[in-house]
Amino acid sequence: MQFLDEFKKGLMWGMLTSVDLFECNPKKIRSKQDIKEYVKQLCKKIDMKTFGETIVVRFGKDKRVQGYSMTQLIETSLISGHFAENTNSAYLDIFSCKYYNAEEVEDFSKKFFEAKKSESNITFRKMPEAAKNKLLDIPNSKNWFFESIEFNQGRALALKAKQLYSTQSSFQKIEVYNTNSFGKMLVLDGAIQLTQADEFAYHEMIVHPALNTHPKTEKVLIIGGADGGTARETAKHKTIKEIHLCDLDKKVVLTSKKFLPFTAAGLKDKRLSVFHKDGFKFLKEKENYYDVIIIDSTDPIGVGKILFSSKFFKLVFNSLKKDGIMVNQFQSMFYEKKLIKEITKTIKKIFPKFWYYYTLVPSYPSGTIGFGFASKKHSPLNPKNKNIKDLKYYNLEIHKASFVLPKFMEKIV
Ligand code: SPD
Repeated sequence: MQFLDEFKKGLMWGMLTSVDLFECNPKKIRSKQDIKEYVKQLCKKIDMKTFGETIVVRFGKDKRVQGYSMTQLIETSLISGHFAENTNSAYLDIFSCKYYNAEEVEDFSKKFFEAKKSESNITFRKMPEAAKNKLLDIPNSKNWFFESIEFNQGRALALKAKQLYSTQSSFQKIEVYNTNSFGKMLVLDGAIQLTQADEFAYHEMIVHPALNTHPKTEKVLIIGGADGGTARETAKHKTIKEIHLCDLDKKVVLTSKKFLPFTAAGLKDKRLSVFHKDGFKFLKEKENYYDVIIIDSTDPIGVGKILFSSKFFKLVFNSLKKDGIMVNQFQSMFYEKKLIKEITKTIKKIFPKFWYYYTLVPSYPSGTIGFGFASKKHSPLNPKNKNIKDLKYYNLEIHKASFVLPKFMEKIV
């Protein structure tokens, strides 16, 4: 779960779990006594110390909201609840700067109020970046950028950089920097996504090996890739009739259009349609549709994690035609051996053919990044020369060479 590790390490201020309960036992939500008992038992279960009395009051002239409301201060923050008699629902919030098991809260609350259905959402409350960096021991040099995820692992690339923009979308933190040596840089949740100086090495290599392998690509889906770089390279193939791009986060598209015109140019192609939808739902509606699917994702933490799951790869498989190809961003072979091994196993259970290949991207802290090449039929080892123009990194020799792996990787994949 996004940020859970950081929270457990003390790098988040707190967590708020909002639990919605539907079709509760009408008697229970109408009983002051039961509501008080709920608070008592819940605090015991999740090890929270109450501070003062449980306040339960009944108000609300409007029928829609009529019922009891409850608040209970706890030493580490607050529990509150609203009990809507009109619909027999309950809305509970558990905010604490001490860790607790949110699933346990939902299960317990559901059982206690005998609800037929429940839903819950967790929001992690953040610390100011400076305080977090202090805890992580990230050097506090004002005009230097250190990738916080990498720093966590005890390594980082330092770039002299000035922040141009920072915002929090519903999914992630989006930042744009102007670096001294790599030009403009896009950072998502603390991880470098691209820089102006070397993004071509990533984007050309996530696209052209698959498109120069598939004999006749007409329909391509890009999952992620909201900055437009992958779409820009895909659009260089004139045989392609339809390019779909599905990325949850509209704010990344808007940010890229404003600050990163060199990649966002790819979002202007007439054959391209952009969808801001959940990739899972999107794929379910597109069975047996695409020739090539490219997963241009962030790292397998936070919003990107699900894009490395077996369930997701199965959907991708089903959305590809019978000779389809999937390419996915697949981490650094020097830093992520264990993860690459596990996920390769997963992909190989779904696709009949699999290769790992890589490119060089100096602004990624490892200097290299790999890709998975999963195919239903075609092998990438004999690429076709499709005469693609305006390339800075890719050529047929690089294509072939990128599939030749160091000895330690041969064992892993
Ligand atoms: N460790 C960072 C990996 C970033 C991969 N995504 C790049 C997106 C560029 N379109």
